[in-house]
Amino acid sequence: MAYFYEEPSRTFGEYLLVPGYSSAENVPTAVSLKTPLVKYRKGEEACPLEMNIPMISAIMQSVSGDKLAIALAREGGVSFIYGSQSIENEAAMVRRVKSYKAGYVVSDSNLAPTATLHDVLELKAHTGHSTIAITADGTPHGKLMGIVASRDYRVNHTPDDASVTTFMTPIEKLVTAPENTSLHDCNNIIWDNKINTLPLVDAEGNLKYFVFRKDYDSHKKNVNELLDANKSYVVGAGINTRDYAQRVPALVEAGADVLCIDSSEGYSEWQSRTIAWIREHYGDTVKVGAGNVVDAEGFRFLAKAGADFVKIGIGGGSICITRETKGIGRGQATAVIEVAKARDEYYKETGIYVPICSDGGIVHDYHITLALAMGADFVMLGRYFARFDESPTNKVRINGQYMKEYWGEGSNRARNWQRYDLGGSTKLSFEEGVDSYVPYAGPLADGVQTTLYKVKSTMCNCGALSIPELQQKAKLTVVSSTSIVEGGSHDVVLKNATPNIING
Ligand code: RVP
Repeated sequence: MAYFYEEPSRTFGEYLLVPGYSSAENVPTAVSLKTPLVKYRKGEEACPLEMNIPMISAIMQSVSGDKLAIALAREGGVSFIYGSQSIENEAAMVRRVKSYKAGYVVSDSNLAPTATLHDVLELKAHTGHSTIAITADGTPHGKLMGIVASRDYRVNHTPDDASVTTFMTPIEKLVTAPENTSLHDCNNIIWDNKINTLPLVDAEGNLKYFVFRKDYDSHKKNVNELLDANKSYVVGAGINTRDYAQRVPALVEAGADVLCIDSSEGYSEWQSRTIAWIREHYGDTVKVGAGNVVDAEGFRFLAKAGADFVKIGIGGGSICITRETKGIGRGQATAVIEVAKARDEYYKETGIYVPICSDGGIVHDYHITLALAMGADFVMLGRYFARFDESPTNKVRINGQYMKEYWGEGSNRARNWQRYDLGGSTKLSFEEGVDSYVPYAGPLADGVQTTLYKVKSTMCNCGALSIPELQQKAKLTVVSSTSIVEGGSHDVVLKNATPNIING
């Protein structure tokens, strides 16, 4: 006979935290959000890879490109570059993140000397950047011929077909520096010469990087940024259970710090085979997360298979319709609670701590605090990050409001059949995700900092200064449907009636 769970499975929205005693030391600025990303053994000095904030970005085309990866690492978290693209393109994205030295920017706006003002304006509208490198072949690392900035032309006076060579600042008039100039020295050159942009060139005059006046200041502000031993940003990458023998080596070679098997259902032989292949070829040097699972059995299976972390969640994602189409899944809160218990038991038995990640279904910022209190070491977010400037999708204006596009990996648009692979056909037979818009929310740094300030203040209310302390001290209660109504503003006529439903 089938097994029936006694309790219904619940979502985050059905729980609240009950405050504990907070002392005068419980202030948000004193809270540490450091958390392990990969497994470690009891007694080991430190986890081999920790994050400064408990957030990773979803392995999705509409979320985790190289720009978002840089912005998130700067805040202390990790992006997993989407795997539903060619191996070459995914590795190139990883390489771009790794070659990005905080403060040194590979130019993303480049034109050849044959370009015109029309091309400049088009490129500027596309990238949003006003500094354009003019290189001999129009590539980011071509021989530098000059720079075009907004002050070099007047839109209504300079003819549209004017050649960039007639109004750019030519190389002989530019202040440049050698490619290995330290950031500190670059900043001095910028100040001494009263310039905004300093191009760094190699011995042959090829453009390597730009250093911008504004970036130097922001670099100094990013106290949480997550860097590897070479001072490059930490980045993850998604893999699948089909082409790992080709994809993994390419991603490792490109410099990925951690991998994750991207699948809607992780309790499968395909995942254990993938991990076994990685262990056979790389031992423990390549870190790989697995998932997704929603119960203790699934967790134990992946932990024993050698996963470095385990992701939890089936059907809870904002763009996910797996529960509707296939009738499988589990309320996210219940799944996290059960898996966290299994993780703790596994740790007691084996001395190996396998971090767990709550993936999908975070709607309000406080859901992150709930997930952590329930035992998650960190959360994975798709919708949340898709809203920011740095996500790879278009910003569009709809009914007077700016939106960003956001689509599921199981949608017809993404066509990521490997994520739903059960070993059969190599196409997406039916959709498990939708294509949608989410309200545009500005720069990632502002959004993440506001969210985490809320998380830290709730932790203070619970008397906790770290995630493990929160997990130990948290008191959680299930709320009735009537008390959910009581939790919002009620029985008043709101002056500003815009509902706050999808922005945290
Ligand atoms: P959310 O943050 O609620 O938008 O959920 C993001 C998660 O949803 C992803 O990390 C992934 O686990 C899941 N996902 C991605 N695509 C799809 C789909 O098309 N069904 N689901």
